[in-house]
Amino acid sequence: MGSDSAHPADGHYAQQGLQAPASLDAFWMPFTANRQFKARPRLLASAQGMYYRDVDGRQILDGAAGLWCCNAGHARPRIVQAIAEQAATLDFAPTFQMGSPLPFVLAERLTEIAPPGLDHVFFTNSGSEAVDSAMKIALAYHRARGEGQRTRFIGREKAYHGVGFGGMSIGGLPNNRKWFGPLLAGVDHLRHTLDIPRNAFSAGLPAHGVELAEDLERLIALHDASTIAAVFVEPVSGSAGVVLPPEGYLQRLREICDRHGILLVFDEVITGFGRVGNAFAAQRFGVTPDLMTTAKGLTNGSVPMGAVFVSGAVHDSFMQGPPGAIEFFHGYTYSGHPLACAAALAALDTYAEEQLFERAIELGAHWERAIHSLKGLPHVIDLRNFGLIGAVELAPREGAPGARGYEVFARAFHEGDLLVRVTGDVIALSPPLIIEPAQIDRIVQVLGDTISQVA
Ligand code: PXG
Ligand code: PLP
Repeated sequence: MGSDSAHPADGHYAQQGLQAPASLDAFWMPFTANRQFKARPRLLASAQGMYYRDVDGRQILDGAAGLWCCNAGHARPRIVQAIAEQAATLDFAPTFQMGSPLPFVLAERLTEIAPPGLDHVFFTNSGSEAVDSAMKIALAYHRARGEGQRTRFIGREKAYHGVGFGGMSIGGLPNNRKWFGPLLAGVDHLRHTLDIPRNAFSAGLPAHGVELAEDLERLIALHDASTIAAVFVEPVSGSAGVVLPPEGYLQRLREICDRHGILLVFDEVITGFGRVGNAFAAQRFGVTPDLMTTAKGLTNGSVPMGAVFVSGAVHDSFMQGPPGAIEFFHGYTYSGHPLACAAALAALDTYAEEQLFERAIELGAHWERAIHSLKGLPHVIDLRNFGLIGAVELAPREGAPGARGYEVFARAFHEGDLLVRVTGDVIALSPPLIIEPAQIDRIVQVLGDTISQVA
């Protein structure tokens, strides 16, 4: 028997992926209550456009773009075809002292849609790796300029910057930090900007809180600017339960960083690629950072990939030594992977053809009305929206934070055929940008019914 005949028939793996697996035991699931999940699983088997299907064939409306990833919806033909063709043409090529065409083509394409000045791209495989890479670029940049004492990072309370030791350290979610020891030394945190007493039920950006940017001056006074390498912020934070920047806040951070020679880094892992109505939140807010970390929507979630956008000034400071010297001792085996590059190029084409970066603004008024129609339902203490992001914050149950939010999420899935994301008692919404107004109404109707049923 030839070895080929032992291969499963075409479609075998895809077929297997449509059925509930025999055992759920071996897969240790990330950021999941494993025992609770395995007792009542939620298993997605296929996806098209705005909908998933689960292993029972039930159709589920995607109110989360997977996990803030699939901005053009699922199984987009251009992307599917690009991945398949690329896999058959060049499955892998090293990018350490070697190259292949697509990472170069993709980087050029990305700089065309980036805020002006961010004209170089370093590829990673995830948002977490993009954040760690940006931290290393910041440190090495200052060192190359003779300011190697600038080693401190400023993050923010409630921030999520992924799960590497760097991202955890600048992040500000207690559960993501407390298990893991002292983390990186020399990190401090700005106060977060969630102020429900003053800003509850704001339509769009909250009016109050620009003064929170002055917290950076406090940390600069404490540590001295000469020790600070970079400030990392999410323009809009997602994982913490959707925290919006007060009007003028990001502009103020930019001014303070400029005054003190501190790099400003926007973590655009969820805000990039159209989520807030431009290619990047930097453009929507009119504030250009020195570095920008991205992932998720870069390939429409189809193949893992992240990217750090780097300003000319930062990049050029690395390019001063002898031409034969490696300028940056950093990289991942899969930086610029051909399948990811093909997927990203096809995603960019799809976004452009369907003008999806504009769609969050076109749909914005309808989205805002829909989200805020949930006001007055039991336990709803805040509603937030910006771009095609929405959040419903529920009052926590006495002594059981997160229980009410989880129940709404689980019921919406099992009984309402709707996928949303829950963090604590916040229901976060981030549908694919291809969503139709009637589907927005459906999300809000299911969510409203579910919230009314959950005590
Ligand atoms: N930075 C930001 C701002 C993110 O939102 C990451 C970094 C890390 O990316 P990777 O690809 O390493 O996961 C993220 C990821 C949620 C949720 O519930 C959000 C993320 C991941 C998982 C859940 O909102 N964002
Ligand atoms: N661990 C070992 C033993 C390796 O050889 C490598 C890469 O060659 C890595 C970790 C890093 O893997 P990656 O480049 O995929 O991040």
